[in-house]
Amino acid sequence: MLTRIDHIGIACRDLEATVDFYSRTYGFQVFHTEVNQEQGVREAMLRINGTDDGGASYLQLLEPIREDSAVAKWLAKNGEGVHHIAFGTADVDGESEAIRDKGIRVLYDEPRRGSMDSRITFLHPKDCHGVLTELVTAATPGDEDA
Ligand code: CMX
Ligand code: CO
Repeated sequence: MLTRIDHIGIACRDLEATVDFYSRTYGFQVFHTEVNQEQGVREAMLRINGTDDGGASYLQLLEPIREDSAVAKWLAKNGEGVHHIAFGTADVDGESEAIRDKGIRVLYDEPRRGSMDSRITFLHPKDCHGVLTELVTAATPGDEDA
């Protein structure tokens, strides 16, 4: 089951300036920052709300650190904006398999490491009516406030 919006991924050129915008305009605070070398991004997670399944909803602000990264390629073509949406589930493996069986391209054979040690995979946007879609299982549901 997909139980919540885990995050909305937003591609930006300047992470600090974009964090500053979300903070000044809406009062959203940075919950977590990291560099994900494999994905080729620096990122900030802004927590919007918690949910009763142990997860939460975030904005994921993404700045590319490599020209050959997915986000750099997307920015060059589209400019800044919404890059993907991510649904939360307790079982990213099972959901990926079930969705793959429906004929939708799942980009990774096995889920990979995402923000805050979550496990993530992606569905091809061309099979999802133009929306790059991520599936996420949080690292330790319930521990996110720790
Ligand atoms: N949303 C919607 N459509 C997208 C898209 C996006 N984010 N990214 C690419 N596309 C579309 C392109 O517009 C293009 O369409 P057209 O052929 O009609 O022009 C098509 O998909 C192919 O795009 P491309 O620019 O040639 O890019 P690639 O095929 O090399 O890569 C994708 C596309 C989805 C396979 C790649 O972006 C990917 O692997 N994404 C998953 C990883 C990722 O996005 N990581 C960053 C976030 C990390 C995180 O969330 O933690
Ligand atoms: Co994401």
